[in-house]
Amino acid sequence: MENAVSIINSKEKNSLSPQEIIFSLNTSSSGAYFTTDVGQHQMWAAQFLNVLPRHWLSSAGLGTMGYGLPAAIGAQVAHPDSTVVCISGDASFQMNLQELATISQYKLPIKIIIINNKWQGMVRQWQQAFYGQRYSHSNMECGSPNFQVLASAFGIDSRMLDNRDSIDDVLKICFDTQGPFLIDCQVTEDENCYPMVAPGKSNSQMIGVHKQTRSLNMNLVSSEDKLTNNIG
Ligand SMILES: Cc1ncc(C[n+]2csc(CCOP(=O)(O)OP(=O)(O)O)c2C)c(N)n1
Ligand SMILES: [Mg+2]
Repeated sequence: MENAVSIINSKEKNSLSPQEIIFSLNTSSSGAYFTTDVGQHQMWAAQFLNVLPRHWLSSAGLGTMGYGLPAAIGAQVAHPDSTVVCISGDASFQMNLQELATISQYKLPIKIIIINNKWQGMVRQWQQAFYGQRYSHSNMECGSPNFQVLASAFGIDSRMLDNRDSIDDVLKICFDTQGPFLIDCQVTEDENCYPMVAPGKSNSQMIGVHKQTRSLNMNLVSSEDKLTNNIG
């Protein structure tokens, strides 16, 4: 499994892996400006997207959830003829969702991809790995809005993506649509992001570093094996 990346969760056949959706954006929106929020989706976007120079807008280290949508608005206003894609998380998106009104008002054709794992995934991963699976305030299932209904309330078209077979079709509809578009991607809830540095450890002790490369091989790797066996 050397030089392999964890793209597909092998446990459930037609389940949707967040990495695979993000990887698919390379084909459907090649050359776009990409913005992200903060969390696992941000890391996977950094790992799996082929981004042109000066086309990457992400708040990076000490980053701020809620950055993605207003950053996409700025990019779209600056580059009205370019494709702008906001990759967000189900929690991050709720920090600045009122900006859907701005998008609607100015008819900005921004494409919003919500990687909806029903968790503050990055927080969940840390609680799983370093806090004895004591999950505290990281589950988003109860109380999260229906993102399609939300988009519709602002007059924005949307689709739900909940299986692998539909990825290409839903992305095509999204990028063929003239105006703004939101996709609620119902991905597997328990996918983890590597490499990662444990608290108190140095970068030379990253977990999962040898397994995670920018190779595009679509191999089946269980990330739970990596976590429980602490494979580095
Ligand atoms: C304003 C703000 N509050 C808290 C954090 C700490 N934080 C980093 S990632 C994260 C959870 C993000 O969840 P989600 O947007 O669903 O992304 P996922 O990790 O699930 O992809 C939190 C709370 C932050 N970066 N910014
Ligand atoms: Mg999430």
